[in-house]
Amino acid sequence: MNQPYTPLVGSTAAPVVTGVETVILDLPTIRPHKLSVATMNGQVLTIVRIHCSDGITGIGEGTTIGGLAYGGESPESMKVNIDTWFAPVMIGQDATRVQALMARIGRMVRENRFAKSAVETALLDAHGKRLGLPVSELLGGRRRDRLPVAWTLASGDTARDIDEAGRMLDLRRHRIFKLKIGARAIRDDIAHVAAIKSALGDRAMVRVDVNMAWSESEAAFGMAALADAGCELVEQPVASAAALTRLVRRFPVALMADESLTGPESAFELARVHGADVFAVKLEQSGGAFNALRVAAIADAAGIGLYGGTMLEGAVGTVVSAHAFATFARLDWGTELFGPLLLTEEILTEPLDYSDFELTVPGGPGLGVTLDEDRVAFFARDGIRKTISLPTARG
Ligand code: MUC
Ligand code: MG
Repeated sequence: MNQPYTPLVGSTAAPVVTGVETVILDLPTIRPHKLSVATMNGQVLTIVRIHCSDGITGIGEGTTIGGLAYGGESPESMKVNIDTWFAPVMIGQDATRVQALMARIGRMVRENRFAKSAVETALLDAHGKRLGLPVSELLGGRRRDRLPVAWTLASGDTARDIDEAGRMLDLRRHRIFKLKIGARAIRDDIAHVAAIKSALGDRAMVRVDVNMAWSESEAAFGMAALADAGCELVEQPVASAAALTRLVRRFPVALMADESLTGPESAFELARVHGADVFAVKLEQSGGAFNALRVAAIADAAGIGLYGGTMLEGAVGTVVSAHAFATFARLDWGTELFGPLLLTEEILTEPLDYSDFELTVPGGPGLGVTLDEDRVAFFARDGIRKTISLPTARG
């Protein structure tokens, strides 16, 4: 006899959200990471856990760069806003309708794209576990299992950066290098890039990220000189989208938008005026994985290339980005999902697989990763680190 049909989602008996928990982790970086906006000696992760009435818990993560140096949200603001404003809107709601629940949150919480991304990640992880499917399948289906990963050279010292790049090439971990520039005089920055490209030659691709530090006229001078130095891509040299639009296609080097992209609306506007050759898609900047997919669809429709960006997320934020980027129809410029490798500490029970210049997208249900709860407790702000010491996971 046939069993009666039990809907998996959206039924009156569907599992609901029963609890939302957040914890802030402080993790050191392997070296100072120098951007034009900040120097980072550590990264702060806001980990979110969403508990559901079917016993399933999903995990998510929010990060920023240099606290408030990059945008209007901080790890601390994410924690307080999720605890205070998101949680009451979520408790008791159907946990299986992730997009409907995110829309509900969107009606009651303006802005807060990074916090929304962290919460949506946890809902997707829970629902993937519930259905026995990887998050990439919930996002439309993966097209690839492995993603090329760039490394950012940002020690602030040319010789040290060349050395670091050489080691990455020898380890077969990275062969695309993004150089953070914009903090020094423009001619010093150009000399720095030229020295690194000439030392690495054809073994590596060299790109730069100016993080909006240049004026439009500096950018015009800089982009021409960078093209001569063998740099293949310049990321967000100026702050304004209008200036990006005036710079694009004037120099034999690709122009990528990053900070100008804050979700589908800004992506549409940039695409409308053809303000970039490439979009750096970031889940947190976009307001979550579904919005990142919308940004990618706009880029595809406009003939703009795609690159999988990072907000220097830890393992959880990196993995949800990997699931989303694995679904992109085209990913011509690869990704920069190296965030966990910048940290001295491993917080997963099983580390992510970085090998042969690529990252493997996990194949298990949900995000396909498990937090090492002892290490999470240890690195929690005001956690047990203050009283005991734990051996480090990485050398
Ligand atoms: C950015 O602006 O792209 C990405 C790599 C890195 O080192 O910083 C980030 C942020
Ligand atoms: Mg950038």
